[in-house]
Amino acid sequence: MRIPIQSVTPTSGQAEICGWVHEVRDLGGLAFFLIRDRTGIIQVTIPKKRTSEAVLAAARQVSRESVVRVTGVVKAIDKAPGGREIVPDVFEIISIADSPLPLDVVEKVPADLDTRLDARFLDARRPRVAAVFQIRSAAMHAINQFLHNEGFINITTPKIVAAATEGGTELFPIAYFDKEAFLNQSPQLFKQMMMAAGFEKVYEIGPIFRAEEHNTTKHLNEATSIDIEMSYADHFEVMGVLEQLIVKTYEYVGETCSDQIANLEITDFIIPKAPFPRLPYGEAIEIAKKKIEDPIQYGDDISPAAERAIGAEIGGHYFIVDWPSAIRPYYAMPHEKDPGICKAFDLMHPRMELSSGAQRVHQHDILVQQIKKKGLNPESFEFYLRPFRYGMPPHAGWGLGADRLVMTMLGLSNVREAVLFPRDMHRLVP
Ligand code: AMO
Repeated sequence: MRIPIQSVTPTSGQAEICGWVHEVRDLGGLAFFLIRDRTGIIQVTIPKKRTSEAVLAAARQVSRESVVRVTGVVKAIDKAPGGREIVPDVFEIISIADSPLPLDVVEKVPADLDTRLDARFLDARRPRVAAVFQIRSAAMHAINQFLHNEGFINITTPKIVAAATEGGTELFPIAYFDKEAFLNQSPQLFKQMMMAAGFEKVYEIGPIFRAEEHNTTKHLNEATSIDIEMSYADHFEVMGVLEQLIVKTYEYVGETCSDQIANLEITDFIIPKAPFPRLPYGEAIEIAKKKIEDPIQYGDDISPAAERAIGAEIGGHYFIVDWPSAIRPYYAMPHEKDPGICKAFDLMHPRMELSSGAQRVHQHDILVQQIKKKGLNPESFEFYLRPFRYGMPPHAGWGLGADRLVMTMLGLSNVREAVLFPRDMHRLVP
């Protein structure tokens, strides 16, 4: 029976392992193979004079990154990885790899990101790359567990929709029989409708599609969003949920992924401390004004340069609150005392925005007014507006970019590093 390579010890006796041929060294009388599976690496040593012809023939024929099955006696040896080696009775080639390889898995030959993504199946054999996705998996587990424990119901909403959520632009049209349809930008309208359905606390982790012609290190055309919506909550309450979720996710990754963190050579994996500072938008603009050359004023979007300048000043995760209503979506609730600002927020990492959210407008007529004010047609939102006429609790929520969360957590330079098969303006395959 095959055992994971990590579990093979000098006292294992006889062992069977399967994996890829990581490296081959032939020293004349002795041949060394390093065999790798997802758990680790082991040396297989073939003393040519004392080995069967079948094993020798397979060893001569095998190429790097072929899949092999090896059975033999485990021996203690100081110089080999993990202090043990296998001397094989059986060395079977299960699947031979063509040469040359499109990508050097042992990373002796560097490759640019495009080459890596073109051969992602090989790239992900690299322990450092696999570590990113193992951590991503752990982070998503922590998030699911946290939200489940907090009483949120996991929902799945359609990705094929008839209307925009965030305001009409940036949609991918699709062919849907004889109707006009799009890929959804956000579960926003559906998660709000579930507040009218009485679920009180819902969450969804799923794809969002943005037809933005951005070509940056933090934008994708298909991203993964972690969305929540919560009844009888205001923006402050859901900000509390968000910062707790961030802290718990870092904690879980820190506790369960120390090998992967070491593999990525992260020496300062710092768990953020809640509560995060709440910085009013107006103050954020003042900080940016002092630090960046491009002109910026109250009412502007926060540019990437401004984001970085403010992030450097604050130095950790923080919220920007009290946004001008004019630059937030129609569903953000205006402040009672000053409707020029609204109960929207962004969660920021010093490098970039991670999440947006708000207390929502739950009053039908105000919502219709706000939709009109944004130049949108309430008729195309009829399915969404209808629930607001039959008893809609007050509610709030947010959407958190999973890809950016992983990117910033691991200090990756490009969001594509945190996504297995990223979709951007130039990449549709694989
Ligand atoms: P927003 O559009 O700000 O808000 O998106 C929420 C978060 O999703 C991530 N994100 C992206 N990540 C990579 N590439 C993209 N093109 C991209 N677009 C968005 C970001 C962002 O902060 N409906 C609201 C959320 C809400 O109010 O509940 C929304 O979609 O990390």
